[in-house]
Amino acid sequence: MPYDITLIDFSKQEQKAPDYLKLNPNGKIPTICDRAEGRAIFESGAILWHLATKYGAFLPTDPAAQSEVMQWLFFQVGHVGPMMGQAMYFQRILAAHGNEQPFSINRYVKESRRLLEVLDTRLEGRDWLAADQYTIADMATYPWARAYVWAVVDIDGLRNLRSWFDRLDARPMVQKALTIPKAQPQFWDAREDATEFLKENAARFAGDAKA
Ligand SMILES: N[C@@H](CCC(=O)N[C@@H](CS)C(=O)NCC(=O)O)C(=O)O
Repeated sequence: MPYDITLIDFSKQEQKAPDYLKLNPNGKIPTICDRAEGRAIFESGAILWHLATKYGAFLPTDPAAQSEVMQWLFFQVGHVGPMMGQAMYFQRILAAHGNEQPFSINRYVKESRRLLEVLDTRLEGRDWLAADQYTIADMATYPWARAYVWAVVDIDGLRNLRSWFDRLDARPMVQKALTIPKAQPQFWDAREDATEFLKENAARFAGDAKA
């Protein structure tokens, strides 16, 4: 479907601007505006569910299969995203501002690793997280889990997870999505020099880190 993108600049706190809060009361990205329906939708899981049901794709209609997809989708929005987000925040942002919190780093890195182990166990003998097919649960979980490099969480020994990354990496539309709004390979690729990226990213959250 055709769409256009509006970049929300965190360094200017655009995500907390009054006009944006009308679309997303929580002041975070992402948000979509479905112009045909004249409404905004926030929370990535709800956005994926909206698109999947609207266009009849990547979400089975059989109730048991759909429930399985929703369980793994909720597992992502309730666990993987928040924990890996905190692992990133404490290591890549707060520590980069000279405020290192070893207790928090340890807590979030350990919990992130545990969650990646849960995914690895789930993927034993399976290609996809739910319903034996590629669904919105895989789409939602991949960007966070795949950014283990940036979250400084290791995936040593998690071979099912690694194979699932490979399967997703091989999908042309996944590769395309990774360039939108721009390619940021430092999130995924340990060989990339992250020095500049680290500075830019930390600067984006400078106000937050000071507070
Ligand atoms: N549960 C939300 C999480 C959204 C979220 O945490 N977004 C972050 C970026 S990944 C954000 O907008 N941070 C800006 C801020 O906290 O001000 C979702 O899945 O949509």
